[in-house]
Amino acid sequence: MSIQSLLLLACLQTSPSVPGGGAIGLESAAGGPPRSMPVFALASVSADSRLRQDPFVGPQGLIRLEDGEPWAKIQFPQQAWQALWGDLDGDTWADYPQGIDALDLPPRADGHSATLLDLLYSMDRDGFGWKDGDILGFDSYGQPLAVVYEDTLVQALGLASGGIDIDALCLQEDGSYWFSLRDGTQSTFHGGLEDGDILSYQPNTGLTSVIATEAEVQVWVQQARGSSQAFGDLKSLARHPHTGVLLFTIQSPSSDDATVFTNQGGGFALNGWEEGAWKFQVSTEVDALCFPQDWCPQYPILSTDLSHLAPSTPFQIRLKHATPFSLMRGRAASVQTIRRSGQGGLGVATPGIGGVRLHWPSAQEYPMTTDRDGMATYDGVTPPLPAGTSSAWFSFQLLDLGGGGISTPLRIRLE
Ligand SMILES: [Ca+2]
Ligand SMILES: [Ca+2]
Ligand SMILES: [Ca+2]
Repeated sequence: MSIQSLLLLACLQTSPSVPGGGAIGLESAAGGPPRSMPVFALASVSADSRLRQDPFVGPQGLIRLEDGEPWAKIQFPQQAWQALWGDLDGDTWADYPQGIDALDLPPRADGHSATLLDLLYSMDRDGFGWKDGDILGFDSYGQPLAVVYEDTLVQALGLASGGIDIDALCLQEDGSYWFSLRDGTQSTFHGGLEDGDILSYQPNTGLTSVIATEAEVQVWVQQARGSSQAFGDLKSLARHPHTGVLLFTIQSPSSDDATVFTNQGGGFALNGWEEGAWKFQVSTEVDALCFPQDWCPQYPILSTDLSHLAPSTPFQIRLKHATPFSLMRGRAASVQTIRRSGQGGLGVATPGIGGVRLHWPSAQEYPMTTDRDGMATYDGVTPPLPAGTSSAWFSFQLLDLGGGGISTPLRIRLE
């Protein structure tokens, strides 16, 4: 495709018509779970890794594996974190967590389907004013928000001093948080706590308890693996979305540190979820895991090489994991609006009120079309800066007109 302008004027036209289709809007993505929802997991890895179709997966990227799919794929890359978080420390670079070591996507209380904006997560180290023992979510701007502070947990656990790093997380139906620590510590209430213990915190009462000790988890792992080798650290906690059974991953041995285990029946590897199922191309440890109860499609992943660009200059956006042979329409905006529900998985939408808004490809261009692998590239020209400004952030996002949902967002700085 030749380089064509993203015409600012085009954005002022409403309801662009699409060849063979109707009016579109990012708000109109098909959502909701299929009738019998397949089981799928979201996970994070502890160090840089590689998948069959994703040559780079960082420790902050969320990957997705669906029951019966041949391999895992990236679902929420570093650039999507950057698009949501924005520039937290004012250095003109959009920020992202160094690593995610605990993860859950619980159902919403209001009955809407959960989206990735409902994620609960913990970082693997302190950063941007947040601690590695905080349980975080997203606020209405997409920025990190503490759901439970590390200091609250330290107090609730009765720790004499020091902090904690949460490295596994699973919100229970009764509102309590099941979690695990990255390092053992001493509790006034519970005595010695191990990094393989499963702990619980009930925010309504402020009480903590030990759900299972490391020794008990060791018995499950021992039966599952047929080996008495110590499993080391408990790295993640989840529940099966259909059966509700407890699921977890472990640190050792490395041949099983991406295997999903259950305590059911005294301890087994979850059928179909052994380490090989992910198809990691290098030795990889899963250190955060959840099995959402609400459907979240594999939506298209947007990426670009440069995060800082001059206005009105050529640039390229790439797309992958979209529906094959599908038409794609996108929007870009200098003001980002977050929509939390009804978006078929990812409730962020870019067209803001005020600022500069535009469609891309523009109304004069044919929509992007994905190839048989669900990939496409778009060569465009960056928009001009809003009047009276010398720099601006621009958010990009697009809609798969073939029903693949809304892409991950992308934020670029123009200056
Ligand atoms: Ca920054
Ligand atoms: Ca953590
Ligand atoms: Ca642990």
